[in-house]
Order: sequence, then C-alpha cells, then structure tokens
Amino acid sequence: MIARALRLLKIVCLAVALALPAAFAGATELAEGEVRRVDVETRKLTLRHGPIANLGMGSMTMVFQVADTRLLEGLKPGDRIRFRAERVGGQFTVVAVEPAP
Ligand SMILES: [Cu+2]
Repeated sequence: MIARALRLLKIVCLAVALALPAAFAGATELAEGEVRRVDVETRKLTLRHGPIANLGMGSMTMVFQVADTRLLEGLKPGDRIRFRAERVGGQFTVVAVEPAP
C-alpha cells in the first residue's frame, strides 16, 4: 500500500519536473516584430509581428498598448525587435522589448 503510494508520488513528481521547463519557456518566449509606429503620448506601439505563442496569435500588423513608456525609448519605425506581449486588463500589452539579434 505504502509502496504503491510512493510509486505514484514519484510519477507525479516526475511529471511536474518535466512540465516546469516547458511552462517556463512559454512564459519567457519572445515574439519577433518590426516597428511601424511609436506613439509615446498614448503609450501605443504598432508592430508588424510574427506568431505570438503565449497569446495564440498569428502574424499580423496591430497596435499594442505599452506597459511603460521607457519601453518605447529609442524605437523608431523600421526597427526590428523581439518583444513579449501579454493580455493586461483585456488589452494586448507589450511588457518587454529588446533589439532583434
Ligand atoms: Cu497581433
């Protein structure tokens, strides 16, 4: 009885250990994009972007809200970036930006 419970526990632990890195990768994955328009006053960033896995979104051009205007510093149309977008209060929001490699 105890041996069986321990075996089950071991299987559960293994499953969690295997699932964690995948969840972490999904949480930090960056999407690719090209800057089309930067609007500091309204905190908006228009991007032509590739697939965004965590939002289940395909490629398109769209306007994002930006979590912090500091993310817009130095960005100009034509720049290629990698970014992280999330749904914040029902709005698609860019929460991290870095230059494309
Ligand atoms: Cu989109």
